Amino acid sequence: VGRKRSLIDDARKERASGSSSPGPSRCDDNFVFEEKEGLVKLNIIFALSNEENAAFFKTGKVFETFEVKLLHIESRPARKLKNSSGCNDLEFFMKCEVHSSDKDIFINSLKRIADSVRTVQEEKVPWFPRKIRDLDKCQLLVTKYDPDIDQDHPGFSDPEYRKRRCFIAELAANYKEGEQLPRVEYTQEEVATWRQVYQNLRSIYPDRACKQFLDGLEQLERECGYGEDSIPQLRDVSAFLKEKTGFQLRPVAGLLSARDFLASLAFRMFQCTQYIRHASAPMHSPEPDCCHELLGHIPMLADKEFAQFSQEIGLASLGASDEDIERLSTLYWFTVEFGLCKQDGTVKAYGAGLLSSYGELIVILILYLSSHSVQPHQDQTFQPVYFVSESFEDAKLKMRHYSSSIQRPFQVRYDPFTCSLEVLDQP
Ligand code: HBI
Ligand code: NLE
Ligand code: FE
Repeated sequence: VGRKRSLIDDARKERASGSSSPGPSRCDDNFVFEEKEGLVKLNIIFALSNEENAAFFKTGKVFETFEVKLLHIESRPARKLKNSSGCNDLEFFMKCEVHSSDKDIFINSLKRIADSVRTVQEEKVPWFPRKIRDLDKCQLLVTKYDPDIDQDHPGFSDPEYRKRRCFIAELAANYKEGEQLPRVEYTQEEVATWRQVYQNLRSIYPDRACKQFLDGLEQLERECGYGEDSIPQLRDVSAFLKEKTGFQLRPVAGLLSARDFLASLAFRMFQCTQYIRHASAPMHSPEPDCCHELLGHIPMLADKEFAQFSQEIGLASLGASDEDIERLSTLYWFTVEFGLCKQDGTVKAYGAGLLSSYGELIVILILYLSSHSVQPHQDQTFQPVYFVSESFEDAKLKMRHYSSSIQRPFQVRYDPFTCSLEVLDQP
C-alpha cells in the first residue's frame, strides 16, 4: 500500500508544480497531438517486466490519478526487456484520452513503472497485407471458444484432447508462406469422429445442400480422396483447389479474427484449422474445425463463381475501418456461413456452418418447413435466425453490392501473376 500511495503522491506533486505545458504538444516521436476541448487522444505502448510485482495495476493508478479514459487495450508477449529474465514480460497497447495539460506528466509517470514507453501515431488506414507472404502476419486469433479457456467447450475437461490441440496449433503457428503444408497423422479416434460426421452429413446433403455444393463435393470425392475413411490432408486439398479455382489453403491455429480471415480471401487463400472437434460432440462444434473447413467451405470454393465472389469480399475488406469489417463479417456470417437459398422450389443450404453441422442442418430445414410455428426451437448453440435468399445468385449480388459501397481513400487491384496487390491513389 505504501508503494502505491507514494506513486500517486509523486504524480500529484508533479501535476501541481505545473511541469507540463498546455497547448498542442510533442512527444518522444515528435508529432503533434490533436487537441479537442482540452483532451488529446493518445496511442501508447509500454512494456512491463513480470519481475515487478503487480506493475500493471500500478499503471492503473496513474490512469486514475490523471483521470485518463481508457478506450482500448491489447497485450502481447514483449520482446526482451532490459534487466529482465524476460520470459513472461508483456507489452501493452492502449488507446486513451487524457487532459492535454496532463499529457506529458502522464507519460512521465508511466515511464517510472513501465519500460519502453512510447506513443504512436494513429494510422489513417489500418494495415493490410500487400503480398501473399504478408499473410504470415494475418494470424490474430479469437480465443472465445478455445478449449483451454471456454468451460463450455466439449474438450475443456479432456487433457488429452487439449494436448493434441496444442500440438496441431503449433504446426500452424510455425507455418510460413511458401512452405509445404504440414500433414497430420490423425489418430483412430479422430478418424472415427470424422467418419461419424461424414456419414451423417453425407446422407442428408442430397436433400438439403445447394447444387453448387453437391457438385463440388462430388468432385472432391472423385478426384481428391474425400470419403468417410480418412480425414483429407490440407496439402492435397490445396493442390486440388488450386487447379479448380486458384484457391489455396494454409493452416491456422483456431478461429481467426474477421479482418485477417477476410484479408486472406483477397489472395484466394483460405485459412484452415487442422484439428477435429471433440468426439463427444460430433454433430455440432462451436468453433471452426477441419470438418467445418473441409466439408463446409471447401466444396463451395471449388465453384469458380463462388471463388471469385469470395475473393471480392476479401478485396473489399482490405484497409476497411473496424466498423466496415464488423458489417462485412456480419454479412459473411449470415450468407457464407449460415445462408440458405431457394433452389428448385425448395430451400437449400449453402452456408458452411450449416453444411458442417448435422445437428443444425437437420433442425434448420425442419424449422423452415414449419415456419408458421410461432416459437422455433430454442437451442443456444444453433443460430437464432437465418436468412433465406431468393437464390444463390441473388445472395451474391446483394453481398457484392454492399462490398462495393465500402468507402476507402484508395483502390486495390489484384495482380494474379505476382499474387500481390497494387494500391492506387493512397494518400
Ligand atoms: N476462422 N479458422 C477460421 N475459419 C473460419 O471459417 C472463420 C474464421 N474466422 C472468421 C470467420 N470464419 C468468418 O465467419 C467471419 O467472421 C469473417
Ligand atoms: N457449428 C459449425 C459446425 O458444427 O461445424 C461450425 C461453425 C464455425 C463458424
Ligand atoms: Fe467458416
